[in-house]
Amino acid sequence: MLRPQDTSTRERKNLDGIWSFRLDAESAGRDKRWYAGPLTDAGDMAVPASFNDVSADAAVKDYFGDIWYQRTVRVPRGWDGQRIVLHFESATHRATVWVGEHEVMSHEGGYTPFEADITEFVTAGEEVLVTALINNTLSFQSIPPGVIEQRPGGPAQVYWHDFFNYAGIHRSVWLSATPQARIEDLTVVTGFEATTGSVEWTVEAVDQDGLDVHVVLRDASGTEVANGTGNNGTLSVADVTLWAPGAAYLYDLEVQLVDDAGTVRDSIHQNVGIRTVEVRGIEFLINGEPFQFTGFGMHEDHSVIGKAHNNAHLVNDFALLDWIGANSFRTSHYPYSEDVLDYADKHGIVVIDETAAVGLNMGLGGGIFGGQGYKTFSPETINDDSREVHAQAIRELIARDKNHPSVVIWSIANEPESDTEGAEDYFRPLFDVAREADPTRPVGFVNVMLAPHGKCRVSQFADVLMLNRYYGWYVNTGDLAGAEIAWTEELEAWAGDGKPIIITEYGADTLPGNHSLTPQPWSEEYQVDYLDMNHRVFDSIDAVVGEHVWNFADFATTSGIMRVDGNKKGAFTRDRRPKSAAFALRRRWKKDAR
Ligand code: GCB
Repeated sequence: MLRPQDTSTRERKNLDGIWSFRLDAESAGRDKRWYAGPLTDAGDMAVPASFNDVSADAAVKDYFGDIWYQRTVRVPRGWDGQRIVLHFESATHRATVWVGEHEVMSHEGGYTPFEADITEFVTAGEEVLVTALINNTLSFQSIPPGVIEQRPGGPAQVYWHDFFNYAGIHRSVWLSATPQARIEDLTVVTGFEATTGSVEWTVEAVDQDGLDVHVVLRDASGTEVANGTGNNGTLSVADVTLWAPGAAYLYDLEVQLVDDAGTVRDSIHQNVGIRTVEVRGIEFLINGEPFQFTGFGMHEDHSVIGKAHNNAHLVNDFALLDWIGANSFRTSHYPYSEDVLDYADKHGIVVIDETAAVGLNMGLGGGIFGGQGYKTFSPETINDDSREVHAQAIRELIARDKNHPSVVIWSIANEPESDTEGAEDYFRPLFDVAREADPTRPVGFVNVMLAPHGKCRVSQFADVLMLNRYYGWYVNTGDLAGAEIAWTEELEAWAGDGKPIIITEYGADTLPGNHSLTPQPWSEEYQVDYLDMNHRVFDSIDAVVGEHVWNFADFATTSGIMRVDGNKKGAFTRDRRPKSAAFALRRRWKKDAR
């Protein structure tokens, strides 16, 4: 699936704005055919936005179940004869969509796109009703998982990940027009030898009869540097300028479907960064050079809009990454908006791209260790059906993001149970799914403290070891000397595996403005000391090739005795003001900065 684009043969119309909105706790709307006419008793909702914090209503904030969104759209009058597509960049966590009275698509998973050809249901120049039934409940067969528990006070949605279950239409919705004979997908793999780059392309086309594929590669100034024909092949790029961390360079690849008369019948564009990624022994190489990750695990999380994509916040967050000297981040704990990855491509920021498989671990929940009352992997809980949903989430992530030069690792899960036979059986085939979908990038998962070296049965499948550890916070709390000894010992054991290690999480909750002369957890000083201790440990071990602090900024979680107005491990507050730790990280990561 290609994201809608404006090209010489394609057009798109953005459907963001204010939609009609109605909760449907009884799940009555489908039978009552609410899609067949204007939604009655409806309120307003912004798209894109999480619905939870937009209204001033507790019943909306914590609502789970069916949710209806609706708007009318006029199909552009010039689109007659075109193939018309309705495209959602995401809908959390699942959706069914109608155009007029016609059900056109359903999609499972809250963070990847889906679309339908709606040509037969619309007329150019006329209005049509678009209705989306979103559902945000989590079950053992959803990614991420959850369960609805029957409690004395009524049913409750329980889940085991430490961020608020924001839902709704988080990203743009598009109507787009393409030719009938069209390019359907494009895969690009890049490489280089000395000063010559290579761009291998594979095109999937529909109704291609009698049409040839032409590809043209242009440099950043728009000058053509290579061209080719055929559904696949390899372009050679003389005097290549590589895409590199901190030094992004993008070529434009235009792919055309051309008829005998030389008329371009379809055209798409793809940014191409020419670079290589490789794991060699304990090194992580980008363009053959050892790369050290500095940066954060992040969240798509802001006040009012929740998990919605917003360009002002995007530009601001990247400005802060630049200010602090971060060269990379992880899309913890779900695929981010495609705009984020495009921006990372353009700005030379390296990305570890993660699926929404978080909370597959009944040994912990919401930052709290301890049994959650379920067995993680069993026929009644996370089972074969769950694994198929998980596999599909991996395939959709890779299908969406495979052409981004910024993406260098696929992370297929965060902190799952990984020390049991059930875990080994569950994950083995999922690594195969990822490698089959993309043989070019390293694959890993993020290991939790409950499955230390020697106990973890899943890390054997990973190309890179990604570890989340909280020595000095959840364990050895307030005891940084003890933490340093224990942490060094564990990390040395992992280093013995001979793979590169990225510390994908380490962090301490910190209340901004809380100062202390003595090392008190929750103070700004303790956060700085805690990070310093971690950095001494990392610097003593060669296999450590990266450090991602948890978290870039404070973020919303469910309420609970472990969380005061959310998770406070940010280097920045939720509204992006720096804590003392931000300056300390800047001194380490941006050594030339003052
Ligand atoms: C973790 C999780 C992350 C939590 C964090 C914490 O290990 O991966 O989602 O927010 O710990 O702060 O407890």
